[in-house]
Amino acid sequence: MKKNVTLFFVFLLPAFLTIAQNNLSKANLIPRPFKVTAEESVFRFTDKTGIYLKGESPELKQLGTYLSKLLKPATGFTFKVKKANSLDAVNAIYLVIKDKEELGEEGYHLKISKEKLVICANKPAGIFRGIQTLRQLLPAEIESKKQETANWEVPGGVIEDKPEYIYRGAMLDVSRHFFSVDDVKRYIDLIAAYKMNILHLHLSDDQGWRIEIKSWPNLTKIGGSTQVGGGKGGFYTQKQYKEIVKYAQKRYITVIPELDMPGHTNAALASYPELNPDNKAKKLYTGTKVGFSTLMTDKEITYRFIDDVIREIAAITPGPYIHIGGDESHSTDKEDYIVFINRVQKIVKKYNKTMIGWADIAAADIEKEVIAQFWQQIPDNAIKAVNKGVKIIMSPATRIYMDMQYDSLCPLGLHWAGYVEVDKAYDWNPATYVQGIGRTNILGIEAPLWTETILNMDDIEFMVFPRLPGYAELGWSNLDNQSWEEYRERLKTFAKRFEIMEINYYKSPKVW
Ligand code: TNX
Repeated sequence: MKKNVTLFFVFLLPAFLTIAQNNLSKANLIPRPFKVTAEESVFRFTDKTGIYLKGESPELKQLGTYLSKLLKPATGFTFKVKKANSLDAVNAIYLVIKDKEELGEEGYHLKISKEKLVICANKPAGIFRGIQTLRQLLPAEIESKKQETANWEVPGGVIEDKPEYIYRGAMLDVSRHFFSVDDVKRYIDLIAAYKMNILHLHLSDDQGWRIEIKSWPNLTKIGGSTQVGGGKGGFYTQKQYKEIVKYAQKRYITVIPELDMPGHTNAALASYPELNPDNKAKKLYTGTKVGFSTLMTDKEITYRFIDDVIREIAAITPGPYIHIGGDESHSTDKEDYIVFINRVQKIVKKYNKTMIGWADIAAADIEKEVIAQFWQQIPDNAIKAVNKGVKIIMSPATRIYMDMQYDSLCPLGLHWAGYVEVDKAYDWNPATYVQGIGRTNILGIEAPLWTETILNMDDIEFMVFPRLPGYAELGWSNLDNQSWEEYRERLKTFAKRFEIMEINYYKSPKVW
């Protein structure tokens, strides 16, 4: 008897546990996929595993190389990338693009058997999203930059997956504090791992102008020369911006540039005297209070300035959107604000872009194609926008502002919209959060990170993780059976991944 018990604990229990872990339907995935069907087989990666590309898209090669580079460091395996005409190879990872309309832009199927692993999609973006799922199916060590010993296996079965919302974003404020191109690239990689598809860059504010405008060079020369606290600031040349856009594109992320106006413009007003009513340049500003600056809404020079800025930005932005801010224009008369936004929307349209603005823009006569971003505690502006037939990006500060402190002891961040612990960050549904804003009114969701108190990449990571994976799930997954308790169990297992990826995450007592 005793012997049997020993036998159970030493041999059988570990075997059961391995089987349980190797069950696809128990895999810890964030965002949770649409449908998972487990099968008994297991696919094992070896040094002979090849990556096979099937389909017409020229982007397949790039995706194959991306996957190979992702898997190589930790496994030490070579993962040769080859073209394929059939699905006959074994010990093979297939990336297949074929007409499957129901998978849309970003959906994918992942089929895992003993012989092969097939990621199939309608479009290249779907393959990229599927690769992120594969990453999470592998042991956490896959994220290591050096060779590791681990069981390089994934459980068998089928995942059918597609996003709920077409817009799933994160914002980074590079104005209050400036962040390097490399920091932005890391931010892109971190959000891409959770299938986000939008990077909104807040490129101008009172404290700094961060993007080169060739026809108005002082914007960066003067307006980019400092930041909150008086540091040296910085800016992206158009070349660097294009590099960021390209890096994001390869991860199927669209960059949305924001130039905030008519308020939040002190950096511009400090760069050019002629933008001011008294023809005198404002002093540079390194504080954090807002609402004191405004462009002159009744002067033609203002619109010439905006036309030049939008023209240059539109030319280097392949994505369909330009964000014009429009928030907290407390120093602009309401009448003037309306006239201003009405004119700016025409300028954005002239350069063939769709205008996004913070929901404050609903005060103006905005057209249906415009998009309003909901952020305030009171949803009146966003509801006004909905009543004008405008679609909404859900960014309620009380739930999704990543600059909100987790709790009163949090060393970074603000708390004007309350404390946002990880459970509060996850436990809401964008489609039911505001009465009067329903699923059909919503384009998607976005998590902003304002950086008044955020100085470097470590700070960014601390505020973003572990909240961001939850936001990614709110945007991607079907929330019919949403449960914080269930989500928390999955999130718990990500600590090891965060550590291996050297993410400076907040070890929330709500989770760990
Ligand atoms: C409000 S949200 C702002 C930003 C601040 C942020 C700080 C919005 C449209 N405006 O200017 O950085 O609060 O949380």
